[in-house]
Amino acid sequence: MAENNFVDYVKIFCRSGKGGRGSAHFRREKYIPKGGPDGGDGGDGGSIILRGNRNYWTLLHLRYQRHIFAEHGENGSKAQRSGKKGENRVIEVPCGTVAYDAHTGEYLCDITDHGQEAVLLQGGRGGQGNQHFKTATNQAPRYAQPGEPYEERWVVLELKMLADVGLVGFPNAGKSTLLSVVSEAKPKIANYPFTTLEPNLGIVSYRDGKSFVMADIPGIIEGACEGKGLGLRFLRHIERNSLLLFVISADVDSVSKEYAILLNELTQYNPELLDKRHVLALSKSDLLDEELMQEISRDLPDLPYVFISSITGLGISALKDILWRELNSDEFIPVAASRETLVHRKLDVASLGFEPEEESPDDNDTDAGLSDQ
Ligand SMILES: Nc1nc2c(ncn2[C@@H]2O[C@H](COP(=O)(O)OP(=O)(O)OP(=O)(O)O)[C@@H](O)[C@H]2O)c(=O)[nH]1
Ligand SMILES: [Mg+2]
Repeated sequence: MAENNFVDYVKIFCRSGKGGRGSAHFRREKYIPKGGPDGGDGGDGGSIILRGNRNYWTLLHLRYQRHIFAEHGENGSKAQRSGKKGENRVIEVPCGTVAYDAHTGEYLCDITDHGQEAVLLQGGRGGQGNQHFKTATNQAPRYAQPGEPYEERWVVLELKMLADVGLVGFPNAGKSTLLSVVSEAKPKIANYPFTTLEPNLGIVSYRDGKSFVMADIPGIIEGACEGKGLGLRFLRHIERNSLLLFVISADVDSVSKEYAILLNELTQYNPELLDKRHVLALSKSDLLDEELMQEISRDLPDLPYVFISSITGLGISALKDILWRELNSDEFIPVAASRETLVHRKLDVASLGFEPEEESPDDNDTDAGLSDQ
């Protein structure tokens, strides 16, 4: 995937369809005097619907589609003919997409599963025709309901990847290299900080056809919460991961200290990240000997850890075992279950740097309904 193809924010204008008018027609036929009211109902307007689709990994397909309109319902007509319903517009999005109001940042809805649908904007209901308003005292109602109006809104769609394991570490720690050896993913790897500029996902195969998804995100440095390095922008992609795998190079001065710095940055972003399960991988262990490993082991934070080398393969299968065990342990809340408890904070729309939009664009869509005569 080319680097600028990773789109995890889009801003779009959506409008549902208005409901068609009910008809106030009277039956007029030769030899049938006072045929009575026969106005049909207006059709419902189409809704704007978000639908999860596992074949999409980014929001790229929506980048140039700024305005999305559903169809209006057609008006009702004579002889009790109802107007046609307006077509819904379905927006296909990757699983892990969250929708917010672009003006207020207010959370609207959340798509986590393939095929899951959420109504973003409801279409207006069609109005009832005059045939419904005939009563004992009013045999000739000249009244029919108008259709309900449409709804419109600027919406921000944000993608938060849904991986099981999220990699957290300083730049150059060997995160992408690890992803490349445990999965088929081919992330860019190089011996300088900030090689990874956008998240990568890989599927890690485990024994007996089992697998889990791992997400590699850009490295984090001290002060990231103040915007240093690439900042904390990409942390939202590990916000919903079930487990965080800290990758810290085994040849640093103090692993505990590095872990503490990373934890501090995560806390600044979202303290809930501390409640997740953490596992520690000490990378580049091929640079150490047995003795040094033992020495380092004496001063490690209290969490499951393993010495690994992506180059020699040391500890890689032990790491997969630990990850699998942690992902399947009893106390563990899987992604699917945790989403009910997931709190969606308000989106800071101003920080996204979108251009100010023109108000309510025209859809050049004239009232497509039939006349009510
Ligand atoms: N000796 C040794 N070198 C490694 C190992 N894993 C990665 N490296 C090297 O470390 C350097 C950085 O690796 P990356 O995988 O790009 O590191 P990263 O954590 O993804 O870095 P950013 O994307 O910048 O955050 C590369 O030169 C790798 O070849 C390892 O197990 N042993
Ligand atoms: Mg990388």
